[in-house]
Amino acid sequence: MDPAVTIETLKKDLAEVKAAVEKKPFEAVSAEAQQQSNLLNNITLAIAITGRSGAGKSSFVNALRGMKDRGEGAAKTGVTETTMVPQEYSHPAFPNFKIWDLPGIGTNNFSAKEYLTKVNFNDYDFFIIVSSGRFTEDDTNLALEIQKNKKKFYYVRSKVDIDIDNDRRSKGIDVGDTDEMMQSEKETLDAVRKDSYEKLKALGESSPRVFLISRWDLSKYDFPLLQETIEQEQDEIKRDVLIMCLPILTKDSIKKKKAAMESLIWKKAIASCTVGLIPLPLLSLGCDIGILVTTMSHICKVFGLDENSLNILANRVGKPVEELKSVIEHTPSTGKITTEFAMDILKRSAMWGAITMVEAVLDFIPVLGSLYGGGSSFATTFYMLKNFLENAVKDAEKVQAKAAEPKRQK
Ligand SMILES: Nc1nc2c(ncn2[C@@H]2O[C@H](COP(=O)(O)OP(=O)(O)O)[C@@H](O)[C@H]2O)c(=O)[nH]1
Ligand SMILES: [Mg+2]
Repeated sequence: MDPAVTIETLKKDLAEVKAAVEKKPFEAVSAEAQQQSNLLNNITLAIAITGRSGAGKSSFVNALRGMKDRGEGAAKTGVTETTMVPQEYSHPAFPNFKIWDLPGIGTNNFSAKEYLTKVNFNDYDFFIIVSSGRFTEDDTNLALEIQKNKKKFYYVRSKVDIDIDNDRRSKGIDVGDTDEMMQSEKETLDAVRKDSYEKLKALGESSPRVFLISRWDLSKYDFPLLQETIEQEQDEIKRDVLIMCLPILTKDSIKKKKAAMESLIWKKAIASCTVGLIPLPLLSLGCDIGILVTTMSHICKVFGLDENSLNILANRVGKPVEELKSVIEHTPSTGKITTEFAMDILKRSAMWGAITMVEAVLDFIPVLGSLYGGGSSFATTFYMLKNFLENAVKDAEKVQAKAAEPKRQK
């Protein structure tokens, strides 16, 4: 693993730590850091996808998990719902992140209240109400009931790709004519937006928000805005969980994931100051290897660089997984991130004097420097994770670029 962290970036990063550490007694900061960094591993987040039958709920569940509809473990699409049992789908890399495919609303005679009781509404953090055409009373009654129960919901208008395509055809625009296509697409989206808004208003919603999406490409239309909106409306910890777990759709997702991981890293580094330090032979420093190994694996998954995520991405874009892996330069697969691996890069980092450099910068945070052994553990953990993160970001960008390349001609 090459060093990716310079003294300038370190100083910038440590400014955040300094601000936090100086505000409160170190014990309080440390307890909080430990609690938050553990919470992030243990927290569960459950999203409920609801709407009428055929609206595109199951397809949306698959899209959120970065999966095709026919893949192993995918939610079945295009089937009529016959049960009242919510189906649970875990995120492929983070089992605590759950997406629930709820039974169709309006297919039986349940009231919104009865429906919510049947699907155990209390188990979910928030609801997404999907509709593929006009919103109806079924949708708004449900929304009202969700609101009464003090939970949040988001209206999603699915299948806009079909609307766009239909309009283009009826206007007689050629697929090759990019300018006209873009203009027509904008007109369609405006019309669908206006129509959904007005319909919901007529049904009694005072200022409805509707997000237009296509299951086939979540990087388009309003999905990025939906994601942003949901994130803003969660508490800090759930927001970080969402940012870490949602698929990488744009350069912006990588940036947000990076920021979330940076804030996790310094908490892990602070937490490592207080656990029993394990002196490492050959090294004049102590550090908690367990924290290093688990956090590195976590980073690997957050950026979709683990075996499972890579296979899913390869499947989705129709490329051999080896082609995607060929551009990964620094990050080992999760199975290879072991104590031995961490020890090995620790030794090399010590040889480069990299950790000495961080310790020097630590003078900047007197309270850490004064802890017996703690400063050294902080420096080691911080440096190692930060370096791993910078490299994972580079690899993730390359994998995304590779996935987006046009397929090779056979
Ligand atoms: N073109 C297009 N088709 C979609 C989209 N979402 C769902 N579908 C199709 O709509 C049909 C019903 O979707 P499904 O997810 O099974 O709906 P559910 O009954 O609400 O779970 C399936 O044939 C899907 O392939 C979308 O965004 N675009
Ligand atoms: Mg379904």
